[in-house]
Amino acid sequence: MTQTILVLNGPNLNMLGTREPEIYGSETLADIERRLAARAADLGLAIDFRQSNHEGELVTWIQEGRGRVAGLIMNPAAYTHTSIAIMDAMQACDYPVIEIHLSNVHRREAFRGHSYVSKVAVGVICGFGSKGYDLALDGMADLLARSR
Ligand code: CA2
Repeated sequence: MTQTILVLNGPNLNMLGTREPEIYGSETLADIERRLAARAADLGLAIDFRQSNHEGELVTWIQEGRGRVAGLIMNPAAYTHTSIAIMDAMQACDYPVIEIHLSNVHRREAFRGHSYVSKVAVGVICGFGSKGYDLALDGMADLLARSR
């Protein structure tokens, strides 16, 4: 059966492609989803791609992934730096998590250098723009192939 990778995007990422292209690029989230779905199909995987501005909704989606998805790729956006709730939900899930950021968070304001999510993620990708989603999907495919 085809394995599904949950791809979650946190607050304000629905605005991608409309503002701050110098930091976040000019692609929209829909562009990224389209590209990633094609890449997933090439890898024999499926993606379930979502965005929410609400912390609780993201927590619920992470919980509902138990027994349903093979892995999670998440750009938690600003919740990266604040959300113990998202970290706890990830800790309780039974699948691997890869954290991604479009920008290199370590070159920006000091508060962006701290991530609760990194404490529970298998790996972190940042600074490669939307290409980071593709890199994370490749990394997840390798991880799943090795655990088979
Ligand atoms: O670099 C990333 O991917 C971030 O997760 C993006 C978050 C930021 O809070 C993190 O520190 C790093 C912000 C997402 C906001 O996205 C926008 C995109 C276009 C216009 C406005 C906001």
